[in-house]
Amino acid sequence: MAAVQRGTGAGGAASAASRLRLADAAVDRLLLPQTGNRSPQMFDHNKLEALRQKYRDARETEVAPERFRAPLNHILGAAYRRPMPYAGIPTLLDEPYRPEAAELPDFAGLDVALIGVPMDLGVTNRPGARFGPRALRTIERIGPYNHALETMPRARCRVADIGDVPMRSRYSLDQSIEDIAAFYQRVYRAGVRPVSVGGDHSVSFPILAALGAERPLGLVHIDAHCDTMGAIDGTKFHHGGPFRQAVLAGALDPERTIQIGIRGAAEIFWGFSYDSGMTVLHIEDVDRLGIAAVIERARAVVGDGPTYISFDDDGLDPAYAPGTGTPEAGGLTPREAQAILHGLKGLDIVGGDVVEVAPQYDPGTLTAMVGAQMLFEIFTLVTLGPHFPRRAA
Ligand SMILES: [Mn+2]
Repeated sequence: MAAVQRGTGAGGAASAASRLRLADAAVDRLLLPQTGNRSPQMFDHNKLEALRQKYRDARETEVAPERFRAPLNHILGAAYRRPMPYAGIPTLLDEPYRPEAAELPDFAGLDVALIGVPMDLGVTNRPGARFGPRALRTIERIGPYNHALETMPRARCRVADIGDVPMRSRYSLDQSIEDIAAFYQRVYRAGVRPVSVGGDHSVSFPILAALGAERPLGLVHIDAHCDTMGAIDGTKFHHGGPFRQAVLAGALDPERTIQIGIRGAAEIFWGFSYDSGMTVLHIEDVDRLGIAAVIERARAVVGDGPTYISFDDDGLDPAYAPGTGTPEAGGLTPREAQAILHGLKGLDIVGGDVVEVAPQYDPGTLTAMVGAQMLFEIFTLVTLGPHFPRRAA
């Protein structure tokens, strides 16, 4: 920085390029002593000059490796301007905000809809996941390029944040479940693939009921809890039981369901998972098998059929995701979770969700940050499916 300032001071009217050349000379004085005791292999001045020639006035879109050029052109555009990540109105994954799309029968021709489901009337303990969609919207700099999957999902489809599911009542869990189901029936009929943010985990039942109405779906479910509990306190729609309800509704195939990261004292409530034929991988199984074998199991369980991904942030260790309703010690790292998700590339992912982000228990916003990252991974996977996009282009 000092060198650049020196260059600027040497000529107020100098072009940016000449200022940079002055800076190069200053760097030479600092870093290339002429004492002669430098061994030749330490630093090749010709190679340095070649790099300087190539990069001095270059745009990344001209000099970057070929595989980066399309994404760079997409991001920088003709004006070669990069959006400021902290400016403007925040949206899910920084995609365009198009709430009007939800009013149209065809959802404005979108291939993927990012949808908030701000409802947490189903929690058993700590409320707050109703703030999940807003919390994820405030996270910036997730995507748009997915380096692990080497693609930019935004460029593969028409995608927007279409806002939040409208619900009639802030007090009624049963009415909210109905409203969510009705909304996702419209999403499904329009051929749009939904990638959603809860809300507590109760929102996954009405989503699955809509998406799986014509044929049961497979499921990759990352969570500390199997969420296959029965009715309690007079309701079966609480966040501890969406996958039991989805199976019983005929929308979820238990034998094409894998639950990963399971742990904690609620184990005794998961009898339905075992009885119905779900594959349950406890966190100890993940340790014993290793991530590669977990991926192999997941792919074998869900097969080629249509598959949904449900990601409960409490599947992660509370060290990484403390802002959640029912934290359980000893969970996945974000790196493990991402590796599992990356391993699902090429499956027929018809939608997914990230749920149980309750940001008020996490002043550091880690939970929302990792949640947004997982949302981006799921969005990417949706665009890499063999039947995507579902509608004719
Ligand atoms: Mn959970």
